[in-house]
Amino acid sequence: GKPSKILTLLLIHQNNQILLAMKKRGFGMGKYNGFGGKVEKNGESIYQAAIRETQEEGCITPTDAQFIGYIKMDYDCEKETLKVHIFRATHFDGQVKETEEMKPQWFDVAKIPYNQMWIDDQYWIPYLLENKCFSGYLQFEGHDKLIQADIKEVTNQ
Ligand code: 6U4
Ligand code: NA
Ligand code: NA
Repeated sequence: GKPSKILTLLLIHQNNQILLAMKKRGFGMGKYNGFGGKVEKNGESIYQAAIRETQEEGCITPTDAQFIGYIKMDYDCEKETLKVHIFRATHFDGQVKETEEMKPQWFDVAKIPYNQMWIDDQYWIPYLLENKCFSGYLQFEGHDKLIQADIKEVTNQ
């Protein structure tokens, strides 16, 4: 199979609002998403990468981030499979501000702009909003068409 790349994605969920950011460049440009990116190859942990990317992209430091979901994403047009590790936080230090990469905005959980987000987000954000763990697999044709989506709640026994 293809080589894979470990990525993080962190969403802040606080008081019936979720913090999303419009990505201004690179992969996912023009879409609202959480903060995240590649884990560095210097021994950084996935958790550390999730915090660092949120600092870099949103200028805030999450203080209670928890790993909540894992999704393997296969894009026909990308040479690597993405292994995306998703974190949820409810509190952070610092003040949200716009960066070169991201324009952040708070949304009511009842008004999440799914039509301006990755097409898969509507499948798993509901789990995140209920603080439920999830895991799954997505297969894309291009960046906007899903040909397989299998995301399920994971319960701890
Ligand atoms: P550089 O080049 O360092 O800016 P980096 O920011 O490290 O790159 P980037 O921006 O390529 O990595 O990371 C991609 C981000 O997009 C990760 O947070 C994962 C996220 N992502 C990719 N596919 C997604 C999808 N289908 N749905 C989703 N997030 C996705 O919600
Ligand atoms: Na990034
Ligand atoms: Na990065």
